[in-house]
Amino acid sequence: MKTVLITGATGDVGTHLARELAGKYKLRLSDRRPLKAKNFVKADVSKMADCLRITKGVDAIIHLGGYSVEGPWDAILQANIIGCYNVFEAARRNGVKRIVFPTSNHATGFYRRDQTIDHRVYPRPDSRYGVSKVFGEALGSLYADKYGMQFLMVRIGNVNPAPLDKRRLSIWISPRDMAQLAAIGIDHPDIKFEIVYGVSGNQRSWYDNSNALRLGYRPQDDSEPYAQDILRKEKPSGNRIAETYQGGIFCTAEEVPNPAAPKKKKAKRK
Ligand code: 15L
Repeated sequence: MKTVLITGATGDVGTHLARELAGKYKLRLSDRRPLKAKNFVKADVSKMADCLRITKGVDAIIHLGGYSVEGPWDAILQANIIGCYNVFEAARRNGVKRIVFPTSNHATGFYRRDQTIDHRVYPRPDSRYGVSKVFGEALGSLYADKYGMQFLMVRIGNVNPAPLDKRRLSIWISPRDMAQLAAIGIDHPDIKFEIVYGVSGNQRSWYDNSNALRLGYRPQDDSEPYAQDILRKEKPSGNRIAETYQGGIFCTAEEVPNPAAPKKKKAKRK
């Protein structure tokens, strides 16, 4: 059984993948936040020493650790630029060849919603966060060409048990479909450097995901059964730019609430 490291294991996507992939691989979970699990190792990806420690002896890495939305440049620089470099470089030094990198729909978020894009389009990031994902894609391309490492770049839409809103009807991916793509990234015998979209088989998809299908991806879910309910409830936001482009609010916001941020305590009433 292959040993697979999941960084960012306490986040939403990490939690779904740790559950879905348990039993298929021997998982090593890591994050800078604590997790009560026997196979957990605490590590901060912005520190090279931590990355060298956690990548030792694994067959593959799913590198989810990082800042997962638009936010302050320094947070993105540390977590997504330096963190990504550290993980890829530590993998190289430790002889780990295979990496699944969850890039994001925000690497191409400034494509219009009336366009269908495939894995060959030039990136059009919608945020500093999106730029950091393009950096990860570029770094993976370099490490594939120069060092013979193997990368599956998954431009993830939104992983959730169900789609959250109108935009996510086009980019939603169910946890089991996400796990299927991650497994292709780990096990496919012939991957050098590939980009796919991390979306379920949504009828409203903005993506031509033929590269994922070519690699054997057979999505089991589609957002359509949720559409009527979501569209009935959702009111137009009035943000013309956000509603024109695929990245939505990331195209205009300077900061999107960070799901990993510590929860603020409610002020006590006097
Ligand atoms: C992402 O890339 C984020 O990591 C996730 O938190 C969602 O905001 C998602 O995009 C989205 O576009 O819904």
